[in-house]
Amino acid sequence: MTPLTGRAYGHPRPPDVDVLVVGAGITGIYQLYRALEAGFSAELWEAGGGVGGTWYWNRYPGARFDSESYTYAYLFSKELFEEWSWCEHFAEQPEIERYLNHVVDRFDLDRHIHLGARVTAATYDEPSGTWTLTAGDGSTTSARFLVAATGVLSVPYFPDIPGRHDFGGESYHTGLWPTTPVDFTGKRVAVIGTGSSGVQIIPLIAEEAASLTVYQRTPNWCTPLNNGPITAAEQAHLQAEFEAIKEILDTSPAGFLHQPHDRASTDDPPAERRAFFEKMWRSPGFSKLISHYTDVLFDDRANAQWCEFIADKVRGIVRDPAVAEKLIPKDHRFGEKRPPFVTGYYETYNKPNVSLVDLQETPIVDMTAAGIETADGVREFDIVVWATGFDFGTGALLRMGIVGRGGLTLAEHWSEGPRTFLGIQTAGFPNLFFPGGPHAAAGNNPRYNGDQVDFVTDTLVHLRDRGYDSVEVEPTAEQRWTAMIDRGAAKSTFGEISYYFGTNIPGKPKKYLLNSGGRPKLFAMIDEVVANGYKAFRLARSADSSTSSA
Ligand code: N01
Repeated sequence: MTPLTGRAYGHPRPPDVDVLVVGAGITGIYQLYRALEAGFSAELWEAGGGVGGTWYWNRYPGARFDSESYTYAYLFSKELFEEWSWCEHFAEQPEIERYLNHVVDRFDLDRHIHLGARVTAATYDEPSGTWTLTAGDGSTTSARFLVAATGVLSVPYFPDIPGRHDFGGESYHTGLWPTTPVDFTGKRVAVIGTGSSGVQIIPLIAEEAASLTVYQRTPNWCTPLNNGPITAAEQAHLQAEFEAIKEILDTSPAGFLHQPHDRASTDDPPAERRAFFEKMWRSPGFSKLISHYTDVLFDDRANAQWCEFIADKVRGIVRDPAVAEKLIPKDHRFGEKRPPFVTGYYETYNKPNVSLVDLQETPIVDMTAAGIETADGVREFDIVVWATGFDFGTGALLRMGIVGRGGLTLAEHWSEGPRTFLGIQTAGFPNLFFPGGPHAAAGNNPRYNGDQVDFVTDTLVHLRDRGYDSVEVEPTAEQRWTAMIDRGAAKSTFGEISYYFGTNIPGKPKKYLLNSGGRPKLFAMIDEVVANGYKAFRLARSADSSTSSA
């Protein structure tokens, strides 16, 4: 196929590449692969020193998938699926990073990847219909199409605690973990935050540190991940069943293998209900959301019964009743926030070197050179770990210095929250795509994000086949999709206390950042776009600006 680059567009200099992908996470690597496979010239710029995206930066001890490894991995190549034997049902970060490096090597992608290139400016040039990018290392490039695969959990959030910069010890954020190991041996360690990252790292630090103090503002409904090694028989089954697994994952509403249950909690008498709750407690990862009683997320009574079951489990595990009560959420239902899945988390609080500070009782007042001061005094530390989350959804895109048509900045266009079509494009920013960004997913991310990458690539091929080189979503389509997201948000089981509404970041607009229509809506809308010849988009030739009436 003829790449777009180098064709005459009536401007002095053709873009350096057809497709510039930003971000070497699971989505960006796949986008690079698909663009090259489709015959476009393509490069990928990545801020980090290696590939992996989330799975490069979040290399803290205990970081692992909580979707099954083989459901999170790529499905585009049967050979790749069959030749990679995951060690565990929920792989740990080092194995995930090895896998992603293997994919890059196996498909000869590395020569297209520029590491250490954090994009600081991306400007659309209207006459030429191209994007010009600048990176923090001084590199510049231009591209016909810009695909920002910058992820939703890629901007770590540090709360503005007074004196934060005064702390004189070591300080690490889980989402910016160093590539050299952190030695906790014999150290006095604080962890701030008990979301999915905090509850993964806490048990591991407790094994090494002289003392570990956990600063918890809000407890979560944590349930066991129930991880384990993949046996040889399971491995053989997975490899033999690639087609069947792929079929289920390609069509699953939330991208999981888990199947929905067919009973409500009210269908079972108390003893059977308790037995089912026990079965859920022992089931792997997200089956506790997907395969639970059909009413558990929607009915207050059913939800409260499940929460009481979890609370009893916590009281049974944690020996100090006062600590157990502090670890039991009182302010939200199960599923109102994204539930973390844990391995040995509650058990950690039985260790003599571990203590819990409830920030609702004793808020942080200040950080000093020596440690953390709360309402009841100062505790001194050698290491502080920030497990305080991310500027979810829009954080990375809004920090990339994106300027679209007529000098419109993305920050201006999204000042009241993201406006997208399919979670892929936004009006006023031709030839910019952001698969895996806001409004993209609500489940097992790589499955949704892969769908989006496929659509982006099909769109580029559609343009090329018809002689177009510019594509921009119509404002009406953007309004329609964004309104659908907002309507769905009002019915979401996630509450406004969830960071999915951006409420963890002071000053951020309170807007739903997931795809509230789920995968079925994404599929339906993509089908509609294709069936009606891309009417939702304005297609153009930059040389003569003639537009598609299609
Ligand atoms: O971040 P979070 P995370 N003072 O926002 C606390 C994915 N992930 O990195 O709840 C004190 O969930 C905050 O307290 P509160 C997954 O999608 C996946 O843990 O706001 N504390 C909370 O406890 C996950 O949902 C895996 O009251 C403060 C914590 O910091 C997402 O990443 C593993 C504070 C932040 O929790 C984010 O998880 C890890 C303050 N001023 C992560 N500000 C897998 O297993 C915030 N906090 C695949």
